[in-house]
Amino acid sequence: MNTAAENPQSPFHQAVHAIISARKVCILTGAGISAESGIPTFRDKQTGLWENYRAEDLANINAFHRDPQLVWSWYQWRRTLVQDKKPNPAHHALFEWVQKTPSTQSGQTQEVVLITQNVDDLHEQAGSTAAHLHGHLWKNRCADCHKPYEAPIDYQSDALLICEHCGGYVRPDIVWFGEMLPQQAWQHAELAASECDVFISIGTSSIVYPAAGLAGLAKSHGATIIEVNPNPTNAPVVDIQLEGKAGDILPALVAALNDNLT
Ligand code: BJW
Ligand code: ZN
Repeated sequence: MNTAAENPQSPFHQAVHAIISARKVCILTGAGISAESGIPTFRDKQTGLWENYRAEDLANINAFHRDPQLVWSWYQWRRTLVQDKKPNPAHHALFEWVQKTPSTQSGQTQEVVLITQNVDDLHEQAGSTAAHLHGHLWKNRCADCHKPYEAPIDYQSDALLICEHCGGYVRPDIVWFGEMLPQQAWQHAELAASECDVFISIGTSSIVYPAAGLAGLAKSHGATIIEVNPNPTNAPVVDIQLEGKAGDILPALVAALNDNLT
């Protein structure tokens, strides 16, 4: 981990310097930030009953039309995996940063916008407000008339649920491949990326669009791009690479920001 904050050449020091000078910061998180909470990343190999399936082959509307029972059972299984998971030091550090109304080195208020691709609610459990680009694991809606399905659900049961309005099957309120992102969340993300001085990409493989294009959008408007990942993506858009786990780097980063501004 590059936490050698005392070395002015280190990526960590460069990141701290960029952030304390930034009026607007845009943070995009992906599955890697929840990995240390025990939630498998999207592109990890699946386990148990599901080891012969690729997540990519289940998270799309064609798979649901072909075999709604299979896709629903997969989500119910994932819900049982995720339901007892708690935020880790990375989620807590982001909340600590945002909630104290940060300021820049020159004393201006710093605006920090948090955007996530994750369908879990660990940012919210940690106290943060995040724009969810890919929906919510805990919400459901009708696959046909799109109305929300709000009755409580037994995650242990694989039985398909039926929409009371139109008789269609109930599906998770998640953005699958080939589907549009929620308009409000996406507009918020595009605006934050295009206005920020620093864009921080945390725990994402940056292969799923349009979210993966936000760093490029920020860069095209002059932002500095920081990546936090134990397996750097080597994307040309990245200016400062913080190689390591989010749960190690973010608490150190937030502590260094506090030290530099107090
Ligand atoms: C750690 C760590 C630790 C580990 N600390 N880090 C070109 C332009 C635009 C669109 C496309 C395009 N080409 C293709 C498309 C279409 C498609 C797409 O992007 N496909 C790509 C695969 C190429 N995009 C779409 O379909 C999107 N919609 C769309 O484009 O609408 C317009 C349209 C409509 C109609 C036709 C065509 C276009 C929708 C995308 C929705 C994505 N949904 C998913 C599924 C959610 C369901 C679910 O969870 O069940 O969202 S896909 C999946 O990937 C999930 C994630 O949010 C998303 C991103 O994954 P993420 O978060 O990056 O996770 P991983 O696992 O990939 O990476 C984890 C990272 O963490 C790794 O780098 C690790 O190293 C790191 N890590 N431990 C920090 N401790
Ligand atoms: Zn319906």
